[in-house]
Amino acid sequence: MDFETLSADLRSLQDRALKEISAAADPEALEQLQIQYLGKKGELTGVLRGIGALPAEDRPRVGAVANVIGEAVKGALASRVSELHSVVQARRLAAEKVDVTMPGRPIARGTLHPIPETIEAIVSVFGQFGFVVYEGPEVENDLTNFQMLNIAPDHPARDLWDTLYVDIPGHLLRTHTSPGQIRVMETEKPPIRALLPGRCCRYEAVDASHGFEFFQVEGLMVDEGTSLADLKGLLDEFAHALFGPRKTRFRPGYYPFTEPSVAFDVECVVCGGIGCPACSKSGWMTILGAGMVHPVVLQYGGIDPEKYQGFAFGMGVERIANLRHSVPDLRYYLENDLRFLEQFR
Ligand code: 2U9
Repeated sequence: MDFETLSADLRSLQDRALKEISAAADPEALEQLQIQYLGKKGELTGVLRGIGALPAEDRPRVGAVANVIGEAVKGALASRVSELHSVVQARRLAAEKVDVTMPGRPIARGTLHPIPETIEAIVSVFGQFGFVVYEGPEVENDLTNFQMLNIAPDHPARDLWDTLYVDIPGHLLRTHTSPGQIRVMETEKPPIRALLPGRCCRYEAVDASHGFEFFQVEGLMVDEGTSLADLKGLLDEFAHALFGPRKTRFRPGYYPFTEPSVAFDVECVVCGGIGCPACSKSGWMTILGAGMVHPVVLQYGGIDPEKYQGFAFGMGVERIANLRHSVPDLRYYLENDLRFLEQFR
């Protein structure tokens, strides 16, 4: 082997290596080429081993050529590595490309539960007439829940079956939000326009129209010259806002804390007054109870019944919600079944 032949071999090896390196399509192919040319048993290494067979004066020249070629191959490998890196990256970026003009996935939004939703609707109507929301405690004392509302200790509504007592003597779970109105009378001076929404409890067997817990909204207005006509006008506005333009009527009723007491009826929201199963063929539906606050109750609340009169009304929120949304059974309100709740979107 002479210098000319060897350097010609080296040059053709370089040409071949450079061509193959620039044609390598992925990092794995490049690694193979690195082994093939520069590895321990590689082609260039093989040539360099042959240097020993050359005459001594040729060895440095061939070594120099071999080094240049070795560097060229290394350089080509390195630059192809970085080229391929950007190719790989470009491919990944293309695969992960995000189209920012695509419409977003819809977000499943929650809704208010039909009970608070109905409370909000009720509060917003009376709010337009200047009524302000107050809250009383859910655990009440006997005095405020019953006696100050003119419910004597031997009154049938005091029966054990109707009230859930707690372990604190003289205390119970409020059976209506009316004690909250007593508290309002104790702390506020007339004119008073108060709304009391909240949870109430009664000792009852649960069925489609009775629960041991239910929600009430009660209202109380106390001022000079407040009359039953004011009450009727206000309740008409309320009924029209919630159920549309319908006839309304007062019927005589009885509550210990109001005198006179009335039931407030709206033309049946199902049949419009013709008579149907929903209104027991009467054409009317009772949506709330009301009356003029009993003078004794005003007095208990620290208000002079000679100077001031008051009216009060109370409604069961479940009943109003049933009528608004045609819900047949109030147990649905407590079960939190999404198939029920999602219908109020
Ligand atoms: C005070 C004075 C009077 C509140 C009233 C009603 C009539 C009434 C029922 C409706 C259905 C309760 O949820 S229900 O079972 N309530 O009919 N509530 S008058 O009267 C008051 C309240 C507080 C100091």
